Amino acid sequence: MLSEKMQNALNKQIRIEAESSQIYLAMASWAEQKGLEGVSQFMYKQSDEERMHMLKLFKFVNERGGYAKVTELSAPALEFGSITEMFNTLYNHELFVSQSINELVHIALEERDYATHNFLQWYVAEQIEEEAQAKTILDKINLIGDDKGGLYLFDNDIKQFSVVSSIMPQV
Ligand code: OFO
Repeated sequence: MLSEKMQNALNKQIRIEAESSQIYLAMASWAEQKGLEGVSQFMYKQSDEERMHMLKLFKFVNERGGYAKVTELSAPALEFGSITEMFNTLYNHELFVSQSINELVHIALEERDYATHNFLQWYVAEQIEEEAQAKTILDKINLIGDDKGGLYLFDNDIKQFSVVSSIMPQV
């Protein structure tokens, strides 16, 4: 059974994951209308993954006797000054999500809710991968700078892009 505090914190995370999905969906659309096919494919995939992160939490809350809530979401940014700006936003957003997961783990320990603590380890591992992936992409983008040819190749490369973290096993 979830404590009220734990349940509220998990519902807050459900909202964050749903917002993440919208943020990346908006990025997919921005990239698509700019003709960046690879980047938009990558963002559509990210958006789907965030929905999966949201649903996993959602089911957990209801399974543990709580009530998973569907709420309104903040509107995502629709315009980006450049592709660098967009990937910077993505990276910073993932750092924010990691902090939020850490806070949840902290609450689970405070509440002595070891089932939730155990469940959250999947998210801890996932965030290590998401941060590593975002950082690797951002480093590549920064290397390319304003070079159009580089951007063209990057857009092609990112179609197969996925960094497998060497720290944690795949879940
Ligand atoms: Fe759900 O991991 Fe990204 O935000």
